[in-house]
Parts: sequence; C-alpha cells; structure tokens
Amino acid sequence: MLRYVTTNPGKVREAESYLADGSVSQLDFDYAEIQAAELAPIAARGAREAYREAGGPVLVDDAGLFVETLDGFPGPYSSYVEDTLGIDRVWEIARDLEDRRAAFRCTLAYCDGAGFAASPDPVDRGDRVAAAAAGPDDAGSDGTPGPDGTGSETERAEPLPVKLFEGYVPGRIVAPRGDGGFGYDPIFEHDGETFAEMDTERKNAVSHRGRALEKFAEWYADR
Ligand code: ITT
Repeated sequence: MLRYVTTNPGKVREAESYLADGSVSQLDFDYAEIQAAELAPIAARGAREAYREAGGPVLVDDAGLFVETLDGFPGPYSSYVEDTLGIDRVWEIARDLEDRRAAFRCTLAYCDGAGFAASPDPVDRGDRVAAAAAGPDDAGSDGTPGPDGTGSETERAEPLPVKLFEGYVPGRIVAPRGDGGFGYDPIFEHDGETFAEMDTERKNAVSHRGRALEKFAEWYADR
C-alpha cells in the first residue's frame, strides 16, 4: 500500500480524490526538512527517510507560498513562518507591497526503492559526492537499505532514486477571507476567490497540489 507522508490532515483531504480508495493511507511521520532554496531536494530527502521508516512505497508532499517581490519568501520556510508569525502577520507584511503577486508550489516525491523508466517528470538521484564525502553515517541516512535496513557502505553511498511531480498556481496575497482549507488559504486569492472560499473540489481543480497529484496519479496508475 502507498503511504501518503504528512502530518497535515488538510493535505490528505485534498489528496484523497486523486488516489483510489483503499490503495493509500496516511503516514503521520515528521521527516527532517533540510534547509534548501527549493522544495524538490527537501521532498526527495524526506521521501528517502520516509521509505526507510515505512519499508514500502511512500509519497511525500512538500509545499510553500512564494511571494514574488519578497524574492520568493517564505517559500521553503512557509511552515516555520506560519508557526512563528502566523498568516495575519504575513498579510500585514504583504499589505504594504505594491505588487502582491505570489504562487503556491507543491512537490510530490515518490520512492519505492526501485529505479524509474524515463518520463517527463524529473528523478532526484541525490548528491552522491556529498553523501560519500559525509561518510557512512550521514550517507546511510540517504542510502539504500540492505535486507537488515542498514546496507553496506557502498550501498549507503548510492542514494535511492526519487521521482518528483511538481505543481504551481499563481495568485496574490489579500486580506484574510473564507473559512475553508488550511494554512495560508485565507490570504491567497486566485481568480477573485481565496482558496479558503473554495471547497476542496474547486481548490483541487486549480491548485498546486491538484496539478501535482494529477500528474502523479496518471503515472502511478501504470506503475
Ligand atoms: P507536512 O510537512 O507534515 O506535510 P506541513 O503543513 O508542515 O506538513 P509543508 O511543509 O509542505 O507541510 O507546508 C508548508 C506550509 O505551507 C505550512 O505552513 C502549510 O500549512 C502551508 N501549506 C501547504 N500547502 C498549503 C495549501 O494548499 N494551502 C495553504 N497553505 C498550505
């Protein structure tokens, strides 16, 4: 069974309509999020860690809000910023900007321990040089587990391949409106409505996560 790796029930609600009943379940697992300017390496590394935890196929969902005139802030730090500042203060910061364009991005990272045939969606093969240089302990955190879950040193220096599916939606930051959704939804407007004013079906039809899940579901049906 595929495990959808997240601590956020809002993401699971949105993912459910793309993934066949009974074929997926939530894995409430808080993988370590490395610091990076982009979502893909964070999600890929999280998928390797979650695969080792689950011992079977996993799908990690990493998302963020990128405000254009703040050079993409909070981006990969969206979770930290929501927890510390909160969305009302993010709105207060954005309110004074002349240009409040922003985008949500979502990266889904899939790992099942095997390799991937070529397809348009990218594969993260990890940074083998850095993994090898970091030595067996750190390389082990990215490496291929052997039958006993540890692997030989050579195996551990070869990170597992992770397939990536990306989704994006443009919009702008507005004063909070709406009661639905989660996270930054009340301050993100797309086509005249905030995501918190849309029900799950309508948000999915246009959202970063909906786009990424659509690509994943089509690919996964053949796997
Ligand atoms: P997991 O890492 O356990 O999946 P999380 O909520 O921390 O849960 P992310 O790191 O991907 O997930 O999310 C970064 C932040 O962006 C976090 O504050 C979320 O609430 C928010 N976020 C993610 N997707 C969102 C969406 O579709 N609408 C609104 N906010 C979203």
